[in-house]
Amino acid sequence: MTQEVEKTVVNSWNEWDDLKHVIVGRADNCHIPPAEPALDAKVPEDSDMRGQWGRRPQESIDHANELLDKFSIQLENRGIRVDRPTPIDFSQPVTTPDFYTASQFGCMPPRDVLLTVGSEILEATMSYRCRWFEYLCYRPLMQQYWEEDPNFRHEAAPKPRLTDEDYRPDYLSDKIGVEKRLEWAAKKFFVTTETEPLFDAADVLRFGKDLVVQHGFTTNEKGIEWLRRHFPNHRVHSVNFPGDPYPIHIDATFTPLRPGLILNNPQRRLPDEQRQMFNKNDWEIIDAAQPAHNAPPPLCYSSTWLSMNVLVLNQKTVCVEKSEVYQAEQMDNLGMEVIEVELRDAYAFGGGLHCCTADVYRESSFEDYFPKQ
Ligand code: DAV
Repeated sequence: MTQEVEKTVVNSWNEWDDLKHVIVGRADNCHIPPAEPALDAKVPEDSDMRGQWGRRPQESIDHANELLDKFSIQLENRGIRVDRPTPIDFSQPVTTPDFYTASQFGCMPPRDVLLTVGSEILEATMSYRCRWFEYLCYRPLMQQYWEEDPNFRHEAAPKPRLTDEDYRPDYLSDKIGVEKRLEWAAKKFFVTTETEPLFDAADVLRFGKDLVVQHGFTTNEKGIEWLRRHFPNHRVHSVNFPGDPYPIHIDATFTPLRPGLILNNPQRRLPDEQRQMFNKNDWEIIDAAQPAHNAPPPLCYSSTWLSMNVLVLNQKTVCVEKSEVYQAEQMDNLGMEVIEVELRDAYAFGGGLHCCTADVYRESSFEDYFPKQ
């Protein structure tokens, strides 16, 4: 008997309600992109990636794909529909009238590109040149959803020019030092300028009526203002985390688990003056557990804090990377059922369990979790 495949409905308003349909990325053909201003600012100064670029070794690609496939099966076994992107040829350069870069990146982290808000999926502007065309990997799915769901709104933010004007030359050095970077981060002196709206989808967290957006390397103030005008029924809040010398993406820093509870990276605490909305509405912000590792895996952009880059399946169930024993223990103490997922060897391809997924459907609605503003 063939199982009847349910038609798509796009609907997801938050990070914690029952997940029923999700996109999981692929590692195929992933490249380490050549130097470019915004990317350089994120590669840690002591990283093994500095000065390297090109296609990642096939063996590591195959292994990462195995892990992503297994994760997909784990989700499917829990009744969650999983769709996968169609990788393009990332060895191709990106050429526009405004810039050239010699290769692209990959499509392991759909979270960076696709922002699902209710019945809408919005393609982010992105802020790296090598990621300018990444949305193409998701177009076959977007087209399918559009055919199947008459209420689906497929939107794309204006493609940015990404000329040199978008980036501060101050960051074009690998000898800035962490102290200086922290000073700059505290002053919100980030690598991206305010020339045009820029945002990555992974800088946005969805709390029903409220969208919380990180201002950092990948999202600028104009990007946040663009989101504010684009979602007029939402309240859009700008946050920043001064303890992070390489601030990109909010999902290894601030992780809501259920209404009323958020994990915060203890090295990147939300400043007091930005806590009011949470305090007033009795939300608790607690320190996340320490990562289990003291260094990221080889050729990885992300920090060890991918430990808190978890995927919440519902208010009682969470996927945690298998080696992240302290994070798993904390989840357990918080009353969550933990599903262990092996993914560490795929981190280098673009992140953790939250990064490598993008919501299509959660059993959720447009709720006001912060009536006291
Ligand atoms: O801590 O390196 C990684 C976020 C990836 N989406 C970090 C941030």
